[in-house]
Amino acid sequence: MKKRIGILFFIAVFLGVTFGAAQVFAAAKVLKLAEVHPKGYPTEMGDQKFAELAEKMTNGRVKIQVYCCSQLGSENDVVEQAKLGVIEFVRVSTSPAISVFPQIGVFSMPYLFRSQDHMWNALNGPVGQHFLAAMESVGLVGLGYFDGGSRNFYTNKPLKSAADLKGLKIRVQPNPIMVNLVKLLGATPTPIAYGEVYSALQTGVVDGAENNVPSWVSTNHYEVAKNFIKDTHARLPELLMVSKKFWDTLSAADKKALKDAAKEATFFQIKAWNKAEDDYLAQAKQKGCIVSEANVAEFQKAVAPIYAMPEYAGYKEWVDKINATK
Ligand code: GTR
Repeated sequence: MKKRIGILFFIAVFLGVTFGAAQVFAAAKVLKLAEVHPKGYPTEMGDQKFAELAEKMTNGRVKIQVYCCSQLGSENDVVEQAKLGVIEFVRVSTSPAISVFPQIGVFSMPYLFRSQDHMWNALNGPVGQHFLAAMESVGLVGLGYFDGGSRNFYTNKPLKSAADLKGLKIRVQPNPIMVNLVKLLGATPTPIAYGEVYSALQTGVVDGAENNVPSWVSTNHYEVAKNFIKDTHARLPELLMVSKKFWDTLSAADKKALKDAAKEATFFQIKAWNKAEDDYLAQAKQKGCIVSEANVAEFQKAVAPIYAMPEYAGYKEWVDKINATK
């Protein structure tokens, strides 16, 4: 009898130690968050805030490390890896999400959002929430959005009007809507991953690109493409997503904690974004860049036919909902 109790005691201790060790191991696993921007860029600051809050709000059960500067691959690569569960979290532009979830392409349509406020009203309302949830069907869960400002053209040639873009080679994100937009302006679109744009500009593979002010400056593109026109052709929300494979392993309480952490990180990121836009623009002007105001109506008219393209007919429902948002 004594012997049997002894064996049972031994088994219990053994299981306890093993289980405890497994828990410690599980808790210690550091999860990855992929980011293409460098440290201190407003989306990277939003990621760091999210990581900090996620750890706090889950009592240390979710520990995230941010990998900046495309260390884990291009945006298209990391979206694929998140789908497979190789990377747990990604912060990417809406563009790469289109390759796995075409419906979200509606956010790339030109002049869709009338202003920063209009965009946030749509993202915080039923439209934005629909897209975060609908991504589950492709193996990703949307946690929230960050601000990515408005996108504009910049070139190494004088750039004062839409006509100046004619015949130029312009880098775009691997995004069919951006390809069509650039074609409608009479330029040649060249899809290239973000991390490779600087050398493409420097070596003359392209004459210009399009992006928001913080990206133009933080990448040093502004050194080789000094002419910037504020045509504000698109406002692409930034996305914070998590792999559904990983998401499904979490408790309901931790899922809620991560959603709350993302919400708080968004408020923080918008503030950082607004400041960065001003600071980077001042830096570019100080370095002698030429920043022109566009005749926005002229750009808008040139790219409007995109809305009638048959491949985007499915967006109409969402375009109408966004237009109707205050
Ligand atoms: C930036 C965006 C990045 C990346 C980049 C690009 O505005 O924050 O995530 O998509 O544009 O043009 O590739």
